[in-house]
Amino acid sequence: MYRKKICILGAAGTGKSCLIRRFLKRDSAEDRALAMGAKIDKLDVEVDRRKVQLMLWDIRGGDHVLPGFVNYIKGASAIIYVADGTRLETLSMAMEYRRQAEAYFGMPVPGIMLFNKADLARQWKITPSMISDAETNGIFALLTSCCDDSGINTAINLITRVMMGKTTLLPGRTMPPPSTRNVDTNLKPRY
Ligand SMILES: Nc1nc2c(ncn2[C@@H]2O[C@H](COP(=O)(O)OP(=O)(O)OP(=O)(O)O)[C@@H](O)[C@H]2O)c(=O)[nH]1
Ligand SMILES: [Mg+2]
Repeated sequence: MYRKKICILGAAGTGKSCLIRRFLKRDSAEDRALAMGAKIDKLDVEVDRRKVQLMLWDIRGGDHVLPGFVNYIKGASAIIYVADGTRLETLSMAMEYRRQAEAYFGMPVPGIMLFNKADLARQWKITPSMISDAETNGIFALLTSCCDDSGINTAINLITRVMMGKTTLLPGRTMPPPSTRNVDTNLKPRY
């Protein structure tokens, strides 16, 4: 069985720990470990009938990107960046995490960007065109919610497929605003 490390990066309060609980469909490891800056959970998934064990590294966020975060991403096969749709500054932080992660690895790292809290669509400050811009910059974007579970299964399937090189980005896709779309259905034709 393959074992792969995936890191979850994003500003404080974007929902990284909640997303991991939704991916696992159970409670995650004790938050005690987070005092040290990172917490690891294991999740078994299957891609094209091949079993893969994902080691999900929940890395504590802050109000700015701390240089020390690169110590946690060493050996990662993929990265999930998380922004909170209701807070604009979390998108620039997610972008900055991506820039610094790629600088550290010296190459593009397989990754997806989750725009979380889709259930709070009315309070969103991040616009569809900002999401399209992120995609134009070469990353898969997905809307998720830990409250109604939208995008959760798609996100874990997508990151696994991107990591295994089984999915390539289709350029030029514009996403409709969060209030008018069903995340899972909307994204299905892409891979
Ligand atoms: N409405 C809504 N609230 C959410 C969602 N995801 C997380 N939250 C809430 O956002 C807050 C922060 O979630 P966490 O999962 O602790 O955020 P985090 O990214 O792990 O934060 P740090 O560990 O501080 O870096 C909590 O109060 C969650 O209940 C979501 O999809 N929708
Ligand atoms: Mg957390």
